[in-house]
Amino acid sequence: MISKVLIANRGEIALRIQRACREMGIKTVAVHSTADADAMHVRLADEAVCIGPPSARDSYLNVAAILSAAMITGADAIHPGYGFLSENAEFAETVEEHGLAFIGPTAEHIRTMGDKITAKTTMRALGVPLVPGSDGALVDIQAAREVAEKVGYPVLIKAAAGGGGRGMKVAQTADDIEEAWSVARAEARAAFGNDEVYLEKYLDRPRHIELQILGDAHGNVVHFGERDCSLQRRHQKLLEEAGSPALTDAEREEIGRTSTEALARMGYRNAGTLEFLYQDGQFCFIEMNTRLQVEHPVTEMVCSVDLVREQIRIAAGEQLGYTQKDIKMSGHAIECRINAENPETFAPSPGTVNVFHAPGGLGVRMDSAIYAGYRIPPYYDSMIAKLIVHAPTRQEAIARMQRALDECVVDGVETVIPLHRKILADPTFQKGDYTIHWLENFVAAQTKS
Ligand code: MV4
Repeated sequence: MISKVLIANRGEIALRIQRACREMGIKTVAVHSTADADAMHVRLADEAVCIGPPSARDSYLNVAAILSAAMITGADAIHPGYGFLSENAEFAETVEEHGLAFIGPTAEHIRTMGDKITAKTTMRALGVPLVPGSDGALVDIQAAREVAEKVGYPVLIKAAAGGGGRGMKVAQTADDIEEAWSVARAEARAAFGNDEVYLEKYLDRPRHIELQILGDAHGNVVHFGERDCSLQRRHQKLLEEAGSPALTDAEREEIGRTSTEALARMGYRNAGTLEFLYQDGQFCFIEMNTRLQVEHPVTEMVCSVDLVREQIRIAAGEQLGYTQKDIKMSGHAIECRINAENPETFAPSPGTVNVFHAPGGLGVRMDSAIYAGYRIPPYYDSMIAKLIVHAPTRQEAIARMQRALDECVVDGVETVIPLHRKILADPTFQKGDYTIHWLENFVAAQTKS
């Protein structure tokens, strides 16, 4: 039984988790930095504890302060949200050593998937399709050359400790491999203190498709279909959809079956996402995220599931209570991330929100922690809201998103809403005919004209 949850996060995701707790009759504890004393997640929680100064390192990443807050308030579980400590295996371990439930996977699974080489080796052994590449870490430059010749150029050298695009270098031909090898290793050492690297064939026009998974502590694993997250700029997702405009029901069923069987054999518990590159009808596993993701609402809308409620039930030791055939996907959902940024330069635009009006109506969901008069602090992520729509078809979802963006008012700071309008009006986007490179090119073309 879980009766009080400490939420080790801020902003919209802290509110999202509070909402699930409240509906389940669970008390909530907010933690906050001194910069967030006026934040909505603090106002709406049952209790709140200040855990340190503005810098995330000293507050939202301060394990000792967060555990103390949990002890003082008598919380029996901690939800890490996304970012911050959500994929920190030592944190998950420490939480459990203190007799609290960690609302997430085991520390061991977080650790396994945190190392991208171990993640791939594990998935390969479980029959999940991968990008052709090295079998584990590259021992030396000679090994890099040999694998590159075998899979064919261009190739990518990636950091084992990487993810999210850091420590990644392309070699177009054999002439580039030495440079890619040494630069990738130097970057990996500087950024992660670990210079282990591996090699993959470079896919030139893939989509980023990810599969939402839930597993309980009793060996049951199901999936809730995929999200297409190809619309990213500099590895920051901007707009996500469920399902992917590129997939057929048969493709979804097959990758879903392979993935859930693999995670069941691992004994995976709680929420997780398998990331794939999808090109020419092939899925290639690249990474696994062992947390709830920012874009989880599009899956919730299409599957009519409360993923945070499920995470809490799973952490309490409950059975899923349903199987794959009970999960029905209906209609289409789109999420627009609304960042307080200049829509052309993407420079952060912190400051005071003078006027705020959230859109509403059928099939519209706004997940946000801002309010009129709120001062967006400069210390954290610039995402201030997520606007999510659900409609019977993709075309209707696009029209609904356009309508909802027209209703949305955020005055006082710049936001990326004007860019979202342009994307939604673009014929290529409307056809669903895009890859991971589309947004970068679209943005460049916008600023030129
Ligand atoms: C790749 C790739 C092409 N081929 N791997 C970037 C972040 C990290 N999660 C993996 N990434 C990529 N891996 C192979 N073998 C292209 C990317 C990539 C990318 C992937 C997903 C979404 C956006 C991207 C933007 C640039 C590069």
